[in-house]
Amino acid sequence: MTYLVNNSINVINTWYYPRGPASLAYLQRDSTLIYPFRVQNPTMINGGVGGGIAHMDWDSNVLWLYIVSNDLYQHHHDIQPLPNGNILVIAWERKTAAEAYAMGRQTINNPLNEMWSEAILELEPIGTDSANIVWEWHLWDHLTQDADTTLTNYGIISEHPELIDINYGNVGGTQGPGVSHADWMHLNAIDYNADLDQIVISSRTMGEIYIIDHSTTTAEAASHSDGNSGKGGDLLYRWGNPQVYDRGNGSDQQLNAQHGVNWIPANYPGGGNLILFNNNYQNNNSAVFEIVTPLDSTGNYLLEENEDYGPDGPIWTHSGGFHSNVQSGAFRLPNGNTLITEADDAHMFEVTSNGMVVWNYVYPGQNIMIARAQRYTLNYLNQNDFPDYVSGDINFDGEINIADISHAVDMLYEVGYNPTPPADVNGDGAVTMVDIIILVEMAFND
Ligand SMILES: [Ca+2]
Ligand SMILES: [Ca+2]
Ligand SMILES: [Ca+2]
Ligand SMILES: [Ca+2]
Repeated sequence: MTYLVNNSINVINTWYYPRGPASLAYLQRDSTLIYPFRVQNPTMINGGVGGGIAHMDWDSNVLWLYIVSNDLYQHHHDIQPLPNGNILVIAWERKTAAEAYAMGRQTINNPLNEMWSEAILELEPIGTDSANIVWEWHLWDHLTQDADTTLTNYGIISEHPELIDINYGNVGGTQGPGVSHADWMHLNAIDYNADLDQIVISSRTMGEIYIIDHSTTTAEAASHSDGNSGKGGDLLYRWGNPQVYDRGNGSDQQLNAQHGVNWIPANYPGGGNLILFNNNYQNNNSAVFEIVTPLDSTGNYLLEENEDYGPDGPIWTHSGGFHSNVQSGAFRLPNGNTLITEADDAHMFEVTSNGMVVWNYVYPGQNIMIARAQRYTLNYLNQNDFPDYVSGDINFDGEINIADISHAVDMLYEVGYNPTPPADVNGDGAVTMVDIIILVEMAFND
């Protein structure tokens, strides 16, 4: 189930799909929903497995459905709808043990005898059940190693912060939420920054987030040059655990099993910064981190010789009283507050920049997980595609009362939300004092 609720937890809309979610669903401005879900028979199983993406209308009718679950790829966790209508998808990418050893991997110890790397696929939806893959990025093209001098990707790890050491960390195991698996990086979140034309992703097992260039062609993304950055598909930035690129030790590790990384929109407080949920922060507490990336005016991320990428720490942290080992996330809101989801307790709460909890909700029931919740402003939906409403019921709660009048007054004085169709009670295309007067009559004659 996917719910759209208001601040009072009145349900505005419900979407149903027969398969459970892989991560959060994304409401579109045309009132449709893009929903990543778990297919029945994934080709590789670990936590967060998905495999399907369904695009549904307001009434849960499936408009488009696409499966990324085959011999080569298995979608998992997050997706990212793009402004042009395409969708970025995180996928595990199958490599055999032989392929991994040929790249310099030294040990693989899982019953599948495989190493599932990671890829990002950009889907252009076609018709009701097809897609063109219009852009691809493969982690496999951006690896280095210092174990086998005879291979072309041999290098000194600390001299290649733009690459991933193929020998860092374990590959798979016999344990897991499903069965034996061959997961390595365990990416779990993806977001897109249209201003920079860059992508940010998060790796649970590395304790790192990465930024890569999206301005490349697929061929350039496989290379180490070209694109806006001039670096092809190499890492432009990484943060959280400099041990992975041999420029730090355990005391420099800042992230542990983090999820939900995303850019704060430019016009919000903290605009351009990254915000994320650091699941295993310290003392069995999770934390939300906001970090300022060391981006210079030419679009490069500053890195001093022999140093790790900054910043030294978050510019803002919220912690205490909540922990989830799985999923979870945080989104900055336009007023500077932050909406946090503690996934394992289906707990959502909003804190001010001073850490005061101003809204708090736990979805009732046992063993219910909510991967992440996101808040949308009341003017988010396009006016022409606005969903069904009762004129005057501005907050969609089925009654017309003082709360609706309050919203309408805010719209009149342009302090809260942009005018919405249910607030234009007399239907003349604007929200004015005339609408408020009619609304007051409706509310008190009810
Ligand atoms: Ca996303
Ligand atoms: Ca918890
Ligand atoms: Ca109402
Ligand atoms: Ca009006």
